Amino acid sequence: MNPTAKPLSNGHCRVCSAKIAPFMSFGRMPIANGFLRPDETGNEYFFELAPAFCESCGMFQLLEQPQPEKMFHEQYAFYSSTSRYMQAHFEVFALSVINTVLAERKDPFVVELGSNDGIMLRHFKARGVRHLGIEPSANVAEVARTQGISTISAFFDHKLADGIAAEHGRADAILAANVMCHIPDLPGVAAGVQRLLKPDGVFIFEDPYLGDMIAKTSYDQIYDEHVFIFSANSVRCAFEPFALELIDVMPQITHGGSMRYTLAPKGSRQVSIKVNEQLAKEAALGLDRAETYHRFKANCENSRDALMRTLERLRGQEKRVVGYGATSKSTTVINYCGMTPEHVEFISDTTPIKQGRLSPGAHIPVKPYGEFTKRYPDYALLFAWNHAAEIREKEAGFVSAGGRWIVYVPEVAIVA
Ligand code: JHZ
Ligand code: ZN
Repeated sequence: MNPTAKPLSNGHCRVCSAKIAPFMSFGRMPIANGFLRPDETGNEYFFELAPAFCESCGMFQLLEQPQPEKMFHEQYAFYSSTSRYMQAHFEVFALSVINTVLAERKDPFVVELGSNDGIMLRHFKARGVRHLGIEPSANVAEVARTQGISTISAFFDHKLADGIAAEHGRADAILAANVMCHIPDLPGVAAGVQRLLKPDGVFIFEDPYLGDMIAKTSYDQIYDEHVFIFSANSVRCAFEPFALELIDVMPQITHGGSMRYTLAPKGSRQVSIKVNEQLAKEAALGLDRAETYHRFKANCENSRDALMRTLERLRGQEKRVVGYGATSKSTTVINYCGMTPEHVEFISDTTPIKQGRLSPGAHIPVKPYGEFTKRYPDYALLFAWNHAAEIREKEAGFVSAGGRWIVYVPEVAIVA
């Protein structure tokens, strides 16, 4: 194991400090967004990707996570605005905050944690709402700044929270999308949110949802950046010590099944009936029981074996298979399953920073989208399965030319 990897302090839960142990390992894993130049393959960084479930507070988490600076920096490869559907999603999210939480407030102030290229804040900016994005990855933060979106490049903690409150005042709304599950010091962030939020403010965030991951065996949500996979139960427990109460939950179809959580200073707002309903659903799904995770492990192994059987069969038939979307998620799938460039000729991706590079670990070449359309493969392995609706619509030509999709969530299948 690399000595700079950050181990969990003696196998204790990152939230409640109870003793925990991994229930499985996905093995040696590289940085999920660590796309390499061909001359960089020599000193690639690896860590052990091993999730654990805390029976005490219900938090699903990684035992070991690389240092944040290894993942989020001035070469961060994920730009939120690459999906048209996600652009629309964040516009709706922003408008719902503007029309409910902020309605009739005088000069409200909105803070977004992990604002990436400004995909959500641009809607606040366009309406003249005071806002501040906090984005540690300098390259994506710069994209936002060039659009006039106020953004600072930093990691959020309670010290930064105090500095922001001193300079701008406290926030009416703090927002975060696909970022809370990335931050290992969740109690530190909760403390920062508690200090930065107005007494009548709200904290709204969304992340991939544990219930969906378990139900669909979408184990590819587990990678270095996702140190937590949340449930309503674990979120409620994590924020309770900071007098932040879970007052609402709202399932989202994004990223293969997400949950939006709304929290508010304890006692400041009514708790929606949906919170208790969701907690009951989670209990019925067995999300609070260790045996659920043993079953999940077996499901992951079955999924891996079925996918590799399919790829080996196609390789035997000399079919061309190309990956579609060099997602973070695909790093887990490719390396856990043991795929090589022999199975997947290249991965097509529209993000310029990923093109011409090699996928982390397995070193499958990433090529521009034009390479996919220029000469359709026999099969496209849908790594960006969470964008299936958008992609299948765009790629009707591939299917009419005889191309077929290989999918693996919720089950391995070949589809038209
Ligand atoms: P996509 C990232 O995960 C990383 P990833 C992060 N950790 C996280 O939590 C989630 O997002 C929110 C490409 N593409 O969205 C663009 C096409 O080529 O599934 C992207 O590289 N053609 C912050 O990386 C990738 O696929 C297309 O038509 O798993 C999609 O990545 C479309 C729609 C996308 O997120
Ligand atoms: Zn715990």
